[in-house]
Amino acid sequence: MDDTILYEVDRGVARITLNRPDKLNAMTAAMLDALGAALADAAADDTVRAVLISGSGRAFCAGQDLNDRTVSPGEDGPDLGASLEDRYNPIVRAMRAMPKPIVVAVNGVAAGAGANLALAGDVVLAARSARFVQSFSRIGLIPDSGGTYTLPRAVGTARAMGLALFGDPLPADKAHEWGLIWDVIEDDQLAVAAKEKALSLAEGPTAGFAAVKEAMNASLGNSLDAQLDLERDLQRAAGRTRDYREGVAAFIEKRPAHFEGR
Ligand code: LHQ
Repeated sequence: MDDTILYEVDRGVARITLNRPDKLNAMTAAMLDALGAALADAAADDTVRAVLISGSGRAFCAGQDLNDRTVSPGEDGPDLGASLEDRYNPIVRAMRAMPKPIVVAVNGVAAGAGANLALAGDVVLAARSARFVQSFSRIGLIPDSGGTYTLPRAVGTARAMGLALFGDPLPADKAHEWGLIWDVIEDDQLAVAAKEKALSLAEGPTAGFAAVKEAMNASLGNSLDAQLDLERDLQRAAGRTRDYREGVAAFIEKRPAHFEGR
């Protein structure tokens, strides 16, 4: 059995672990397929109300496994576009479309597609010693897995260009200072802090969170008018959830809310 992706559900949190520590969790085709399947399971399982992704060992993910035969630069050259179309792009789409919040705990280096898969999460926490490397240019490639979309929007074109062209490691502190990630946590506290964040999100108004994601995703390509219309529609639906009723009741009764996620 392939154990390069570990999956478990605990108290409403689907925990997905990239698990090839001796190769810094570099992604093989089989591993990408397993990651896609794990994300699909998390999306379909109503008991899952938040997702937590992290890596085993000292790294988060070193990106594509450059020894995998699907990307081997042979005589005619591989079709890397097919690798993106079949594997990486569906994963990025699944993460952005996941109707539940995704916490990513970047426990060590995140390089190439590994960096951009991490940045496709909703709440990215990084260990103090972690670093993000757009290493693509070192092997003649471009930032993929959404990198050319996410980076300029998150940090501006000047910084996105520098990261992509030089491929130098961006330390966690600087990634935080630049607004690329939510927070930096001391190395020995990251696992606990990330689990706490995921558990607290799993107790939240899940349907409302799905609407937050939908609105934020759409915002980057929308006009103000279109976004105001979308907010109207999503808020109309949110106002009809049981969790809205519970949230208001809890406020009025001065007690903590107990959200069901719908
Ligand atoms: C690896 C890898 C790796 C295999 C470390 N592959 N073994 C590409 C093509 C197709 C379509 C889709 O998109 C992509 C996107 C991409 O992701 S391209 C970018 C691929 N990734 C990289 O170029 C990063 C390569 N790795 C590195 O630069 C370094 O390993 C980093 C900076 C991540 C970490 O450096 P160190 O901490 O010094 O560790 P290390 O280099 O000693 O690596 C430890 C082991 O992991 C080592 O194996 P070994 O058997 O010698 O102990 C590495 O060969 C292996 N490894 N990354 N991507």
